[in-house]
Amino acid sequence: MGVFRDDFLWGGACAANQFEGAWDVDGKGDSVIDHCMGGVFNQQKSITVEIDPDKLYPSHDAIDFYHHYKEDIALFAEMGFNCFRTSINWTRIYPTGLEDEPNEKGLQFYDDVFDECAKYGIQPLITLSHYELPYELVRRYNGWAGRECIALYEKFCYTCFERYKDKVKLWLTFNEINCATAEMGAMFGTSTVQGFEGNRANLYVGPQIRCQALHHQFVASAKVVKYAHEHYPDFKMGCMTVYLQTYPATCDPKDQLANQANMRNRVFYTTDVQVRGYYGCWCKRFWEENGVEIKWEPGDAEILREGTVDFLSFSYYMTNLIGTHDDLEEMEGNIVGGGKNPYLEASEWGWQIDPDGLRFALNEMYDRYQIPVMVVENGLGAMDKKEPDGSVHDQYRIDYLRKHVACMREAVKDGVDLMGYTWWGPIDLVSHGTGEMRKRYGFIYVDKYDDGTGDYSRSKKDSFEYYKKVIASNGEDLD
Ligand code: BGP
Repeated sequence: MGVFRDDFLWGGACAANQFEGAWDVDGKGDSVIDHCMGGVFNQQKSITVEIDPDKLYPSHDAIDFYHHYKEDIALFAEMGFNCFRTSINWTRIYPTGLEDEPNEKGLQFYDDVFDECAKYGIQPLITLSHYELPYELVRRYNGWAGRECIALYEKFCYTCFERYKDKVKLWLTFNEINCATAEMGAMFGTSTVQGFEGNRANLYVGPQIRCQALHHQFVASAKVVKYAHEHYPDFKMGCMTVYLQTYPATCDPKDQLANQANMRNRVFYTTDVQVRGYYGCWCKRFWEENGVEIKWEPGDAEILREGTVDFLSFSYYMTNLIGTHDDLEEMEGNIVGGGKNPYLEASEWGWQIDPDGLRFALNEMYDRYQIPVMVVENGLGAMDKKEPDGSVHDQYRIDYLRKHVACMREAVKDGVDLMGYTWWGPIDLVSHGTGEMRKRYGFIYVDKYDDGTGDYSRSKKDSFEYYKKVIASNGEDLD
């Protein structure tokens, strides 16, 4: 018997807005990401309130999965995927979020994608909201700051559940929901607020509005989880968090406390609510000290308790240091901010690579919550060089993958109930953080560049064969 479960889910993860393109095709409306232009290392994306036809918005064409899905899913199948995580773009189904009836062409597209997956025995894992809020809801309600979004999200989810109930059994309510916590710098969930225009690094949203918006997302998530449990007992409902491990920078007890507070405010704030069904005991003090007063409606506390998830998933890319001493060096180019760790190397985008941290994260999460865990994003964004014959010799990606899978194996041996692993961006796609194409994650290279050029052709990188071998051996053969 191997280390990983026999039914271990192996595959890759994408997000509709980062790879589908076809942003206004077949009745699709504009989502928040469609208002974001590209950025670069150290310079975040800019947002425009109106879409300017003379500007380049990377999500608009992305890698055109919309028209290449058959070819791409065939390549995933060739690697041996039995799971494919993607999202349903809310604005394909309800273009502004406000319509009473869904857009049939949008629904049909995902039917086609899921049917194509089924041909190869690939199980979809669907994120219902991956930074794809209809922009109209930002205009009207300031996005999730408005309680109105709860009912609109429910309508969208229930439409998806009923339509795809025979094709999709695994669901995630919100991608990286903790990006909206008060401690997350400029990463206010979608990073878009009513009327905001300019570099999103300049976007500051205070704790009150973030915590209130998150409360609305928690209620929305719990409502649809409860609804799914009642109507579709074979569904498995999960939450998804960005697992940003920090370590104390020194053995000064003050650094330990700073780290504990950071982990609570950035990570456990959301997982506690979605898995346990109530806020952590420390939140009250946090709210008081930050001038936050959450507006609860009658029934909110009950729904949070009743709508807890069946499994917990997270993305894992890096770790950082946190401390109270002035000599802590900050990592450059790192979107989330954090101190430099002298024992780790970093990617070209300043993300400190830490495979052991993944074992640590899995143990922390499983120990704390005791429900099955899944790694639904992990990967290396790098600048690849395509050879004239289309090949890419990405040994660095193979090394990254090998080390992370090896550490997952250790976590399973530690006793963690690990359901599966989906590599982020198995095919090159648009970076969420910077909007770049050149930050490539894929095992499949896509001929598409930051200036919008490229013929969209796909070719295999060396890592393609490596991942295929890992999957074929159920994670046993990592050489
Ligand atoms: C996560 C997001 C993804 C993805 C990934 C890589 O935070 O869920 O959407 O993009 O990070 O980040 P980036 O694209 O910024 O390299």
